[in-house]
Amino acid sequence: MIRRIDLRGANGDGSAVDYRSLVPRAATDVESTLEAVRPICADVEHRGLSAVKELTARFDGVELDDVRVPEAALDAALRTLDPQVRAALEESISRARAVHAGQRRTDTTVSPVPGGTVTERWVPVERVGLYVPGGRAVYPSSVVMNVVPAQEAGVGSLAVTSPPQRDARGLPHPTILAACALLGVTEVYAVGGAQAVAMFAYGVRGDDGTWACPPADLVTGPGNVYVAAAKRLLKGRIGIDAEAGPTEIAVLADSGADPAHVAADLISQAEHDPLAASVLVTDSPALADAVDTELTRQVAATKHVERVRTALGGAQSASIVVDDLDQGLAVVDAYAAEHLEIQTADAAAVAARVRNAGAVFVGPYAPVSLGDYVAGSNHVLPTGGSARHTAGLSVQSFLRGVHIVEYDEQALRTAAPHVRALADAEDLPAHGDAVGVRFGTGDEERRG
Ligand code: HSO
Ligand code: ZN
Repeated sequence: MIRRIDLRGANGDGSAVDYRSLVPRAATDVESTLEAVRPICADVEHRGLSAVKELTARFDGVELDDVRVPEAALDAALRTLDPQVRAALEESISRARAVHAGQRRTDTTVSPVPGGTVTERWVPVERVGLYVPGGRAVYPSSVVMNVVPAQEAGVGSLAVTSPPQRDARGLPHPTILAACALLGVTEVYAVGGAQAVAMFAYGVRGDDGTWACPPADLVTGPGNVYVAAAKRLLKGRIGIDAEAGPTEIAVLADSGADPAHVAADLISQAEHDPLAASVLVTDSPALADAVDTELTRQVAATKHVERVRTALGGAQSASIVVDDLDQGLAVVDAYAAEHLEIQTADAAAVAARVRNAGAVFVGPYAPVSLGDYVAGSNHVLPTGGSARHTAGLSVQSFLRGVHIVEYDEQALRTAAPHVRALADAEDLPAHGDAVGVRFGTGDEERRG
């Protein structure tokens, strides 16, 4: 079911095993989609609303009267939402709010010299567009995970867009609309694909010249390859979050882990996508065998059996046997999983040694699916090994630290010779003059 890699002895004999390339991620080809989305984005830029409507008819098979979802439709979606799903979403929102509110930064002021201060002021992005997919993956939980940090950061203007569904009379999926209503988001659009990213990047105007959707400063949220390509193309024009790749889970487990739990967690993320990656790292060959047996048993009974089988059977998934937990930690650090579970003795101490992971789930009662929905943590996390340098979505993703520099005359005077020296060293004398002119030591004086 899942391929086995035996690393035992790999450290001892001095052979250099490159842990980073042990389990390669499945390739998704955004690059070759760039040419296909280029004309779509250009069309939206130049023809605005009419282009968005025509592209929606072409790609989604829906004729939109209006790209904006009426507020009455949001209310109606909330009224018809299953009460249990509503209660779960409310719990998810309130836990995420508590956690993300705790991430808010306070401004700091430091005085590196008497009379001089530098303040770092945290300023929210003004307007954010959130993309919510509407195909195979209709995830109201992702609406929560994108909207809550933006709101807690203090983003003033927040719009959500999601593709229209043919069977929902041209509206986005009703659960998506209900989640927006629960979160207090009222600006929602029924637009998907590359044209949605272009809509946020350029804004779109109707025939009368008024904005049908004003441009946003930042677009976040996962999407298909067209959405990813449009983000890559329009990056700079609009800010983007990290490109989301297929979901991945790594589990670091020892002989005390419950194989049924480990297998269930590996399957849970494989359920997302045939390209999803599930990786077990263990110092116990007996556990690896027991997890194999459990996988066979549980996969046979799981709903999305084909998808799961493909994901677990792919080269992106593996069960890796190591000598000990030190080697195990080196392997999971090199892999830099989106989600990492620690199912070992003294799990908290082992987790404290992890350096590279989007999120770490500690011990037997913190499965990844808890984090996907109601742990309070964010589930928009770095994939493809980018956890080596990038964090998941948080309040921080929606803030910019602006430096406010204040120096008085005396403080500038003490800096002047240093500015002059560095400016001259870089052959930029006008830089030095801009300070010198304030003290009568500008270019005339200097050059005599
Ligand atoms: N595990 C996914 C998030 C998700 N799971 C949404 C269920 N719904 C990527 O972190
Ligand atoms: Zn998930």
